[in-house]
Amino acid sequence: MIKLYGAPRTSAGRCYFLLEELGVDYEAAPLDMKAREHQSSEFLKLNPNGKVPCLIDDDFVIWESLAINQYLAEKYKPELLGSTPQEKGRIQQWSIWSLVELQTPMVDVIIQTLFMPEEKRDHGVIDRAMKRIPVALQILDDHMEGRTYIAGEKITLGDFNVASIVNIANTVKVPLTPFPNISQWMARMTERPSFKKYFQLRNN
Ligand SMILES: N[C@@H](CCC(=O)N[C@@H](CS)C(=O)NCC(=O)O)C(=O)O
Repeated sequence: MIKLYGAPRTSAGRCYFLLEELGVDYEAAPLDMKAREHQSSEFLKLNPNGKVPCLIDDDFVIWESLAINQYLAEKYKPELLGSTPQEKGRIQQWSIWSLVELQTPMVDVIIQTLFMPEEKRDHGVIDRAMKRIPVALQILDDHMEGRTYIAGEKITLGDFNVASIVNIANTVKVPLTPFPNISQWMARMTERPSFKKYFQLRNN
């Protein structure tokens, strides 16, 4: 039985999205982060980083959201991982890029605007991050020109990983309307039943 630690609104979100797509049975363990359950000695034995997500599949423990999704796809739907070295490389490229180049400034904005009290807010961090986000989105939009999915005509793991991050644009109030190729691709992604379930879980 699979157990996923972390709430759908955290970095665990992309693992919920993929689990829903795969139709695999799982148990959700959201953890109360305000109560610092992610720092409990019990949880630190599973993930010494004290971070979510972390997934247990029988006695196998794995952390880092992209690695978890790679493991799940490999085990339950390997065709999502592409078939040629080039396709596999593209999927990795965009998955890692979205985490490093797109999620990082988004998380900076979220930390500063949602979690930091006004008097401690660093507006320099917010301004720099808000400039980086559209630059990254433009790079993705240029890539999506003439493409149906991230790695070509077929949906792959890259689409689930990247869409889960592009979806955060809404939280940081960055509109996607200036990015027509991303908007069309996100419309395809968000109409999937797995996205609708993930969205519902996020907003519960
Ligand atoms: N690179 C990690 C990031 C994990 C991460 O930063 N998770 C946050 C929640 S979104 C967390 O657990 N933070 C707790 C903390 O830093 O104390 C992944 O993608 O799994």
